[in-house]
Amino acid sequence: MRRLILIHPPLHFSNGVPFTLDGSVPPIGLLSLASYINGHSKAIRAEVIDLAVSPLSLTEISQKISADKPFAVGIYAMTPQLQGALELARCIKAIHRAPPIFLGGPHISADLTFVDRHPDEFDYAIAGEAEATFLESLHALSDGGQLPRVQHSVVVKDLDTIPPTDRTLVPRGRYIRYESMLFSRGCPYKCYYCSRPSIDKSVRYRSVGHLIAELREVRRENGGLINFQDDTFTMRRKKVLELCDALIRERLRLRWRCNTRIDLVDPELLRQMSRAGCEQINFGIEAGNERLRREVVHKGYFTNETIYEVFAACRKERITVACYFMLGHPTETEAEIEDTKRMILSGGIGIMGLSLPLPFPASPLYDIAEREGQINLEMIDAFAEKEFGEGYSGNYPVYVTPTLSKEYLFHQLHSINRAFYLRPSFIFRRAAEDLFNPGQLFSDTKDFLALISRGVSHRKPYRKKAGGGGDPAREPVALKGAGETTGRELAGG
Ligand code: B12
Ligand code: SF4
Repeated sequence: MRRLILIHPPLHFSNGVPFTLDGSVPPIGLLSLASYINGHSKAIRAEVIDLAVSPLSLTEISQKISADKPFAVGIYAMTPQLQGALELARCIKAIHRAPPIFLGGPHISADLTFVDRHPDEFDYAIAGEAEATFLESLHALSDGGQLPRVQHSVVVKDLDTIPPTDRTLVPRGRYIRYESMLFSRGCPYKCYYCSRPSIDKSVRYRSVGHLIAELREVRRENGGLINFQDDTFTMRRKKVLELCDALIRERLRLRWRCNTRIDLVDPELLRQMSRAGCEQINFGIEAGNERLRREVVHKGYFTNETIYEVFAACRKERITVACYFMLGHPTETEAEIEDTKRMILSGGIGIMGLSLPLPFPASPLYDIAEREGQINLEMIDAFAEKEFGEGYSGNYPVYVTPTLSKEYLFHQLHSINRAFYLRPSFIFRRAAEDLFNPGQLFSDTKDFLALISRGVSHRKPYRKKAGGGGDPAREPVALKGAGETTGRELAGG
């Protein structure tokens, strides 16, 4: 059996020690690759190291790879993890007879030349959902064959061919209690800030039976708290109703959350979802102004009235509404920022994430920012090399629309965060929830103090960097919903 080691890097290493934010969720992409490889290959055995929860230092990683002698290593990276991925690859490449390194995940899928720009660190890259293509490549490599440096994966059409995620490959107890799960893959939309469709646009769902088998297994482990990570969970209404019927019929009694869009829910669907255990829906709304949503964000063509109707319908079904917004879209005006502020403070939202737009490669926002001279590939590489400072928060370039100043946007971001999270009704509700959870109470108290003093959560460190100020506003505030998860990344839809 040949060994393959798949590694989830931290955001960066600080003096050789991994740095990550708290509240980790398992790396579902790597687990899916490992489950597929282990389920389909008799020649290769894949294992997963998640440095977010198994914080090996670079020295320890080097010792492990030298001792285990894997025939190949695979590294996952989102754009914010590029610093960590590069340091990790350099550490492995310094080992005598180093194994070949594959890079995969959202960054390389959106920035295909990254490996050519870093030939000393990475041997191969596979863009997109890589289960089948990665396994084929590993078999070819194992047989002494040649591989192209960069490949586009062949998308997995039938998701039921991927075995249920083997969660025993990572230390389950070290993650947040809500277990990540996928019902579907793919997103056909074109929100202007999102690079996700570069992975795959075609929407595919697992069969309900395949999903239920995995849900049962997870329920035994964690009591049935599930976070569906699908980009847009309710894309196919019929499939969701079928799932809800099965969950109700089989009395699985789960408590689950999902991401979707305002225009993809309706009162009847929400009722069934609630009956089936849905307790929170994350909506990416992005702007409280209809012109911006229609002309800039491309987040579907729903009116503010529809948004408020959905808030009311969720409230009726006791589903918490988590919403994500950005300030400073291209062409946005001060009056339009006021519209967003009004919506955030309207009273219908339970959890809120607010950020400034970040230009990730392959998103239309990246093209706008590039045209305006705010980003380019050299800057991505400079970020990856820590030339803007160590860490992601405050160092990855943020987009600032020429219609508004950076100072104004930060001021608004802090003041809206404070106005939302320091409302007495919010504080009382959280305090009541935290009464029986001392850890959460401690964390929330730190959050409230940070909000008062800086206007952002304590989880988003304000880091001064040489030659300029770290920007606390480059990350969304992350007050956690019911003590578990939030973040704009969870607000696909
Ligand atoms: C869960 C999630 C998280 C989790 C954990 C992510 C993880 N490492 O698994 C957390 C909460 C940590 C997170 C954080 C963020 N996230 Co996030 N997240 C997601 C989400 C919703 C689901 C991930 C998932 O499970 N996907 C399903 C699996 C099957 O797909 P996959 O992980 O891409 O893996 C496949 C391929 O990429 C490939 N592959 C993956 N690894 C490897 C390795 C090798 C060697 C090979 C060959 C192939 C390969 O094969 C896999 C199987 O098909 C995605 C959206 C999405 N649908 O993917 C966003 C997403 C990945 N997040 C995104 C973003 C922007 C963020 C944040 C930056 C948000 C922010 N502004 O703060 C932060 C990151 C910084 C931080 N503070 O840590 C973007 C990434 C964009 C980019 N260019 O990097 C995405 C795509 C969302 C989006 N719509 O744009 N996120
Ligand atoms: S933000 Fe969500 S709905 Fe929009 S394109 Fe990205 S994944 Fe799709």
